[in-house]
Amino acid sequence: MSDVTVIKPKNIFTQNKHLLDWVNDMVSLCKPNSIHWCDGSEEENERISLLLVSNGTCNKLKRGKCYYCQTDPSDVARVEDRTFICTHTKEEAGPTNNWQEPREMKYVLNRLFNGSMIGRTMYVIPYSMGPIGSDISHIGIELSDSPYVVCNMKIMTRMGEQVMEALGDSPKFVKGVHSVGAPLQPGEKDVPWPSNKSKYIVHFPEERSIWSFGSGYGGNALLGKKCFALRIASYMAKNEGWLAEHMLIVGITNPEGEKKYFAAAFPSACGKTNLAMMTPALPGWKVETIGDDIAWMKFGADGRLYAINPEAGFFGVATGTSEKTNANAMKTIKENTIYTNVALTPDGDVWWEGKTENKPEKLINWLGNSWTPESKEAAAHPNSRFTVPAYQCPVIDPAWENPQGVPISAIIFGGRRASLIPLVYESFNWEHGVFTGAIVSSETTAAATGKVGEVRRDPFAMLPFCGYNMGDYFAHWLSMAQKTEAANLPRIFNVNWFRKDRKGNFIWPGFGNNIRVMKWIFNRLDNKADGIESPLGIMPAPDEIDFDGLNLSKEQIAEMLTVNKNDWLLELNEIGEYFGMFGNHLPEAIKNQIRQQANRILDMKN
Ligand code: SAT
Ligand code: MN
Repeated sequence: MSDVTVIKPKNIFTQNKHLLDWVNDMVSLCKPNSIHWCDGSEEENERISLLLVSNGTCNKLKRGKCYYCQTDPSDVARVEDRTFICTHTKEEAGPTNNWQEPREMKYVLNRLFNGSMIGRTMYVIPYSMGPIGSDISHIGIELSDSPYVVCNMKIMTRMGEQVMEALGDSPKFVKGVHSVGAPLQPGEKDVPWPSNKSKYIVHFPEERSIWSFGSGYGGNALLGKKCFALRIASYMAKNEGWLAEHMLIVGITNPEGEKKYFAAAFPSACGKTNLAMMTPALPGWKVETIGDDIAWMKFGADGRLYAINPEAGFFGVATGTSEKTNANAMKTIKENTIYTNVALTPDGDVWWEGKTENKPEKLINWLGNSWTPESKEAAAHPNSRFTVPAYQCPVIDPAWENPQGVPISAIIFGGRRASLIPLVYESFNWEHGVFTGAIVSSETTAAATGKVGEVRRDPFAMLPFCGYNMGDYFAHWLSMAQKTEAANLPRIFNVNWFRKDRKGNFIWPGFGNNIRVMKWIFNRLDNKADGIESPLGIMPAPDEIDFDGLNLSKEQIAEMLTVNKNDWLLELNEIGEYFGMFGNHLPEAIKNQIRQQANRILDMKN
């Protein structure tokens, strides 16, 4: 290591042997030119941002410390087919994960990372998922050769000096090493977005480590997010009796001033950020945000389930975000924001499809080409993103950094389905609720590479994020019922904002009007709505949802609340086949639930 330049601010001081030994090993393997220990200071952030500008990776916008960044066109989303869970046996990873034997995978990774940081700086990024010091929080260290990653991690996590201090000499940290896989030979000119055609996002849950190669994009490269806070954490949570979930957390206050917290799981790019920051369409209701993507939940001393948001920022989909769809997000991203793969306006600002009703006359699109409204190419990539600190959200919940978390009254599942799934229903009990989560399905979006618009089964919206056998994950959820009294368990609901009529138009206006559905859920919890028993669960009686002023016909309302017998028989058939892949890992309780659901559907009249 003698010829490596080390940048180590005075305030970053560690004698943590586990950390130092690992960093040394990784330096010998990756062979960076220099090592930069991040202290997380504003100064450091500014310096690295300027570096991104001089490298050509980012443009500085005129507006409040905002940056615009254009990725390589081939590096725009998570790569699920290149994502691996390397437990000792394939069975532990289960049928929904890519698996390779850990030693074989290490062999491959050692070859890929050998010299992968030549000509680059290795940043040592200490970060905490969750408020520093909370006993629900955990520490990670990411080693990365991407300054873009450093600036994003600074926003998305609590990063720097205090984390190093909190870690002390403890070996308890998740090790993550990330390389864009583009070593620079002496004299070689760098490209604006270095990456590698070959990508590997690899998790070793048993040793709590992550190796990510070849991509600089969000979920592939910001290792605190999907890799740690979901894949590794779900594995930890299973062993330690808590939950690490792909859920937003939101606080809702009714006009009487009563507040409840909700956690909701929808697949990527299905409106979690919009629900978390909603501007309610009903007067007197208030919505406050704790998180928009990930919830870590543990039972408290009072027997209730408490949730924290392990992140400190939002990595939201820009495309479609507007004053109409999410005015609070628009206010949040006014300053200190990194925009990725949006379009640039001639006056040095950013635009994306849906941002304004009228399209600008001229833009530079996300591919760097000049664009006009007549262009065939998109202006922004459909998975264009903003990275922004959570505290900037005008409706951030006062308890968002409470180390104890907030008590969850109900859990809501949902997906994007044009038919079949009604607007809302409540499951009969915990076991049925776990089944409800297990049968979540959604039409695919641009958040992952692959075809858009196909229905895929996505249990608990965790399909790409569960760090172990999904059958065992269902069992883990079922086992939560033993941890507390039934009355303390959150109630479980399912929603679908995306049902379409025969002409293919959305029936439900969504966004701020979703408060109408939340109001029904609220009333259910307060015993103020009886609902009607349906084969799927308890559905609202038509007059229990406040549809006032929406201009929906009786037929449209009926359509959104219909359970179609034939469609459901087909669906249950598919679900049965899908669940077959879990073999003897599928809990008996889930098999019973599918049988009971099928019987209830068969008992329907038509
Ligand atoms: O790209 S991320 O994985 O960070 C976002 C998402 O898919 O939810
Ligand atoms: Mn997500």
